[in-house]
Amino acid sequence: NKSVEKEKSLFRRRVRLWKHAEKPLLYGIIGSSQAPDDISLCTKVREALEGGCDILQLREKNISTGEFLHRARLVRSLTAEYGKILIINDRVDIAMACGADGVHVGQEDMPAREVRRIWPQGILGVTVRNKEQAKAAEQAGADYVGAGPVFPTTSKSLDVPSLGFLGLQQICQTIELPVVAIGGLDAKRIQGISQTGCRAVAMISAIFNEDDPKKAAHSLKQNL
Ligand code: 3NM
Repeated sequence: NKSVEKEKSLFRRRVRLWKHAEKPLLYGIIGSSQAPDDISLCTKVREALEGGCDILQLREKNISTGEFLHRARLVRSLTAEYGKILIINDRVDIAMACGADGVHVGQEDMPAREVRRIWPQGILGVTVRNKEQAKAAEQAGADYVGAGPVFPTTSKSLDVPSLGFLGLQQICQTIELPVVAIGGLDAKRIQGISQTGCRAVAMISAIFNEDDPKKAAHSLKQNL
């Protein structure tokens, strides 16, 4: 049956994605702050995908559920066209409704264990700030952790210290799961980042605050 097949292929993709990448993946994050309307959202997402973005996260704060779902569906059709992974921030219901590949939750969102129970076949990412949270996320059934901020960022207000490459590396060494580095990363700062052991780099501004997201994504890929 069709839906069982779809679940199986999503599951395989979840595992395959991380295990077989030779270089860290490029993970772009976009939301209303970078793309307030449908046209800018679709244009910027398409450009980032053209430039080689491997994973796309739609991250929305302070918009209605209906609007979030609408935007999620737009981004779903684009990421599907390019065969790329779509992750929805915070909201497992929207992730499931739009047919995303996964959901990413923070420490204050629905607990990872609950998300895993609700959506067994979805990719589950969890934001962690230290080794303890990383261990807990792994035990709760996460597929990857987002570790940050690696450097100070202006894209999100945070009152936690930056991890630096050393803190990032310690998290990578603590868990088996792939680690996505996030926070203040740009073309310069991702040089040498693969030595920390992280498997992907996530960025907002270095891709989506650039005039040419395609060019930006392309050159970021070169630097990985
Ligand atoms: N989460 P930029 S840092 C969304 O550390 C987000 O949890 C972070 O944006 C965390 O690439 C961050 O522009 C913002 O620094 C990343």
